[in-house]
Amino acid sequence: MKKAYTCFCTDVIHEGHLNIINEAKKYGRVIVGALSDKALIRYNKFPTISQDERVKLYRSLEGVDEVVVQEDMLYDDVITLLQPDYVLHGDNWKNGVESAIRDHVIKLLDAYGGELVDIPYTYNENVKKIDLQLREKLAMPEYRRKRLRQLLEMTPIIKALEAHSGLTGLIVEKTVVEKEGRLDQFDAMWVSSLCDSTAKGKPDIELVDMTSRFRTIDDITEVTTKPIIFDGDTGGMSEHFVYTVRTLERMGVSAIIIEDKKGLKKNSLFGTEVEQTQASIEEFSEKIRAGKKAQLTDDFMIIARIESLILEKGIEDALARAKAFTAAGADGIMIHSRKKTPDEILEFCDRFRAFDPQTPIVVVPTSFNSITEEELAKHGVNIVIYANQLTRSAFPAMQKTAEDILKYHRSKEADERLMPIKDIITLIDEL
Ligand code: SPV
Ligand code: MG
Repeated sequence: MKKAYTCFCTDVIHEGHLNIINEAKKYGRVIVGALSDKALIRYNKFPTISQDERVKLYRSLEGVDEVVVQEDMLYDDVITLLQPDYVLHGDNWKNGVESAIRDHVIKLLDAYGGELVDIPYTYNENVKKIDLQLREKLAMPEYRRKRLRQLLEMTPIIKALEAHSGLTGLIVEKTVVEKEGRLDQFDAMWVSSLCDSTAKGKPDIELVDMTSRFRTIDDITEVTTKPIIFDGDTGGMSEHFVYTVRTLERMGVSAIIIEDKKGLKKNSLFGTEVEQTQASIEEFSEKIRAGKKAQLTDDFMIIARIESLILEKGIEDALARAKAFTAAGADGIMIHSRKKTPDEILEFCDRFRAFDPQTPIVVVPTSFNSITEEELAKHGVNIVIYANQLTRSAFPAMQKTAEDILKYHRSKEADERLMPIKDIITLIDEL
């Protein structure tokens, strides 16, 4: 009997999927692939049920003869294993970034005479509603909050990009690239104190108060689903920090990172050029303990940021702090540096991993920007934060446009660099 294969990447079965199964039945034995969690997260179909539950769900469908796990978004392994006579898929993947995967499937099938069958995509009010409901579920605080911890289990390295508004949140949420047939996208958002302050025209010195920072988070959570890592600066006084923790949990934020400084905090990238004071190990450990005690969910993470390298106190000091802060309950360690090369960061990571294989490590490679995510992962880094690149790219572009309009007394000269309004609108969801 001929084999008909189709791959599902959904937690909810709707009439579109049932239609594909019915079509597949006409071609032979129906084998359904359940796309693995690891691959799903690159598709922005973050799972709301486990991989095993998806397999069970697909298996329970009438007309399905077999279910296998498709580990990778590319079909190479599954096609080699099954040699299906037919692969069926909704024809919506003919356009956009997914078309590269479709092209690759055709090539794989051509090699032995297999055939791709494009099934007209079912898109009606009912299907649209199911899609929206799934998306909305992911946007709910209880789903969003735990997503960072889930990602730590699912992917070797989490990529977070800075967001400071609804629009930048949408860019982090929706930017997908295709490279060599694979799709990729960001996993999480970093609500940077630098960029949140800069967007408000204020210095990064904890001047923008928490109430205002929470409004920024609100703007982002309104229109996105990806997990949020909040830059909590020093966390303020412990007596205030405990309230911040509770508010962030309630809002569905996944993690706060607080840095071991006290007094007037300045941006770390100024290093020792400005006066900055590091909190003692005892003081900062106490703040972590207070936050952990206040926290009500198991999902939320309090990550301790160590400023020893920024303040040129050395690696020994950084390691001693890392040990103490994890003992105080920190759920992760962020180590920061403003050196051009990653050497001291990598040395820290290697030495930290020698006594702590588990606690997540976070880095912000703004200065040491030649190192790749893969290399960082090899040294035990779990989360990489691109902390300010969106703001730094938008700022000069806006400045140049303002200058050109002034110079030419019209906008024509600036216009060719501008995004058509229609494209901005496509980023924004309409109900
Ligand atoms: C931020 O983005 O606000 C940070 C990271 O704290 S850094 O600017 O590198 O200190
Ligand atoms: Mg900051």
